Amino acid sequence: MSETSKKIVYSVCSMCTVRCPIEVEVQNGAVKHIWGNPHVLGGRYLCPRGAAGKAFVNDSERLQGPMIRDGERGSGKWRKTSWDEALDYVADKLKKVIETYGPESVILGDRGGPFTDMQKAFIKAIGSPNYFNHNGACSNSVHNAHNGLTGHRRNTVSYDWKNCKYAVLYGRNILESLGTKEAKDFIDGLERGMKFAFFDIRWNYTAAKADSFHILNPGSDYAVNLGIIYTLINENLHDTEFVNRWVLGFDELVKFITPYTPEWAEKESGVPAREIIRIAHEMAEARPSVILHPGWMTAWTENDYYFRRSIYMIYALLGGYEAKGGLIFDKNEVEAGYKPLKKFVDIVPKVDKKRFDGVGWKYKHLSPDYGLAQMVPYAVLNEDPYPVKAFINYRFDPLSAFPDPEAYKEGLKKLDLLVTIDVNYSHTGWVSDIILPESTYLERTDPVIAKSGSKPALWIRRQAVEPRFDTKPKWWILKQLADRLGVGQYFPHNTVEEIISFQLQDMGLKLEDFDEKGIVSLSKDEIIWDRQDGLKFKTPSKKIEFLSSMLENSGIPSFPAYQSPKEPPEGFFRFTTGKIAIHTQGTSLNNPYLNEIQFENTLWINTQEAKKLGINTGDTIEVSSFGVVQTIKAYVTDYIHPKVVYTLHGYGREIPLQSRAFKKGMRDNTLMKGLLKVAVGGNCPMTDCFVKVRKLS
Ligand SMILES: Nc1nc2c(c(=O)[nH]1)N[C@H]1C(S)=C(S)[C@@H](COP(=O)(O)OP(=O)(O)OC[C@H]3O[C@@H](n4cnc5c(=O)[nH]c(N)nc54)[C@H](O)[C@@H]3O)O[C@H]1N2
Ligand SMILES: Nc1nc2c(c(=O)[nH]1)N[C@H]1C(S)=C(S)[C@@H](COP(=O)(O)OP(=O)(O)OC[C@H]3O[C@@H](n4cnc5c(=O)[nH]c(N)nc54)[C@H](O)[C@@H]3O)O[C@H]1N2
Ligand code: SF4
Ligand SMILES: [Mo]
Repeated sequence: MSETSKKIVYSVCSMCTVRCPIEVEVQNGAVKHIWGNPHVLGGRYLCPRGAAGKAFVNDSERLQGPMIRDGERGSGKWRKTSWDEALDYVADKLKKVIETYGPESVILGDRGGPFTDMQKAFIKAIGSPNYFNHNGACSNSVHNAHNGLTGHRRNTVSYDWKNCKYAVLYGRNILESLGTKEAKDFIDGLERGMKFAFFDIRWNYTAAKADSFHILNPGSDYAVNLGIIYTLINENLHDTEFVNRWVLGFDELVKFITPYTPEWAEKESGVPAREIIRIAHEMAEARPSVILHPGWMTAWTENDYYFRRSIYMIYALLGGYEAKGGLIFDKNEVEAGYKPLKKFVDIVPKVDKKRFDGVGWKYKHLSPDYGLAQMVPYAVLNEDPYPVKAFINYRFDPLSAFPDPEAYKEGLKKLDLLVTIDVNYSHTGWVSDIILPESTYLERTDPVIAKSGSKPALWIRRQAVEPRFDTKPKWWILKQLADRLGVGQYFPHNTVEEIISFQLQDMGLKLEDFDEKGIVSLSKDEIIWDRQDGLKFKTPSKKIEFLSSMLENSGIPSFPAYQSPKEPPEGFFRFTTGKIAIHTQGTSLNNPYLNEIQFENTLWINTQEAKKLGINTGDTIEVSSFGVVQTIKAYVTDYIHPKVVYTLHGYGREIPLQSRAFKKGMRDNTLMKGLLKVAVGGNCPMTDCFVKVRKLS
């Protein structure tokens, strides 16, 4: 084999949405190996899913060309078609919907993240305000909580793990539900001597690394935080200078916190008062170099929002904003002295229309950047606030992600058009009218993204190999549709290289600048704002608003009295779910490598409770809720709270063409009847689900 057939391509992983920078070794036109990009990560680290990208691109059980449904929706009968026919089909249906009901009847759902400019521009170009992403099933409550307090979303601040002295994680399973760099920084921190307290409802690998680990009553993290706040304030341990300068509503907090002593918190959470006091003392000692991780998949209960708010209030009390070892604001290309990266969304005219999901009018405190994907079925079925008739579903699988997929599907069935653009089969794709297959991340180049941070940079995902099948990149698919819909003027470029030149045109940079390291750094040094005068909170008062104008304007109190989480009825358990290190949600379950390592979920149940029900590890058991019945194998353990059961999310896939994952294990979200709701933070209250468990064999 000649050496000349080898090449290295720097790109960005897409096996999950963390998007690690990667180095792809290509030999004879095929992926030989995938590593972490050492120029960015400081080593070739990568998680197992990242390395399994090779198996993904080589898998033949993935989409191979455009498919039009050839039977009832969801019947699994498909007809292969050409790109021309597929795009004409979608454009004709969209035109009819737009003519009959108006452009707002077309909605676009997206997984989200930094590569979203073209999707946002596309839906705006056709005149619809209805862009939304997956966050109603992920971190809406934490984004909106931070937004209400500071005017910034969760992901406009980063954790300074390198300098952190004390970490408190609430169910943030950082070593399994992971991002490669964060997990590495976290472990480095522990090796440096960072102390770490962890709260969860069960043991996991993150717990194994904790200095103190607390299995707390499910959904009671807020009570623990109130006990911590009580201690900080009553013992005067908070950073008075920072609070005086930057906080609005501290006096209201002082008044509110009076009843919530650590002893009260112990009763609610089961965490001993002395432990709560100890953690508060240790935090105060380490301040401001403290990281409290609000969790990432945070959609637990109805009151989740107030818990997430309390985390950011503790940061403020500890003076943890723009502090070494705490939270650092992300800086963009302009703050690094560059002109901004050009965006498509900025050249498309503004759309001034009411959103379908109530954000901005019914839910004034929730962010339109995320929207409410859980409102789709209601809007379709009730035609409220107007008919929703066409759904463009890009890189998103609401029927896997959201509670109660049967209820969601009822809405989808009534659409005039459901089009899914994916790299793989998905549950939502399976009930669509048409599936447009995107080339995988290893087979395409995506437009450049600006990666903000204390050292902002530009990143690019670059094609490593030729597409194996009849698939196309997103930019091409959207341009073709835009041309057919008469809005092609906003997408004039014929190659991705032209798009990238357009994006970079004001910055004095070009595509070749990415060759050496895969990224372009925009700042050699960290950009840090002055903590006395330079912090840029985007609230009306320009401060951290404990008393939130955004909430009060929407008629929502900033300090409602604490409410205990719902208790499971007699004979029921609270149903909880999560992830493991080697799979991404349910989407990697059919990956040939990863499936071989792990293909089935089990139900974790506490030893004492299992004994009462006569259940042993390995028994087949029935799990039921509101008439939905699933079967699964039991895993009996001491290390889970007796009131909950737990399983891995995303299993029990129902797509026959994914033979390795088909019907392996249990499909968790089907049990979550009635939870397609909008809680205060905009999240579905994912763990307010109660199930019965019974031994079958
Ligand atoms: N019960 C329960 N529910 C949950 C969770 C849980 O833990 N338990 N987790 C929640 C969380 S945290 C999240 S983020 C959501 C996840 O929500 P999902 O929407 O399920 O997100 P993903 O699994 O990331 O993938 C969405 C789709 O994107 C496709 N895809 C991947 N890469 C590409 C690409 O390059 N191009 C295109 N066009 N498509 C691509 C995948 O094949 C998949 O079909 O689920 C949430 N739902
Ligand atoms: N390997 C892998 N890594 C991933 C992903 C993946 O799919 N696979 N997905 C990525 C995404 S999109 C996200 S959002 C993040 C999610 O990262 P995390 O926020 O860490 O979320 P989960 O994995 O959903 O873990 C939820 C944890 O919450 C615990 N829990 C449940 N109820 C409670 C409670 O009331 N209190 C406390 N304290 N804990 C509770 C569960 O036991 C579980 O350990 O992971 C990201 N990284
Ligand atoms: S965490 Fe793993 S799967 Fe996710 S982007 Fe990074 S390497 Fe890829
Ligand atoms: Mo997520």
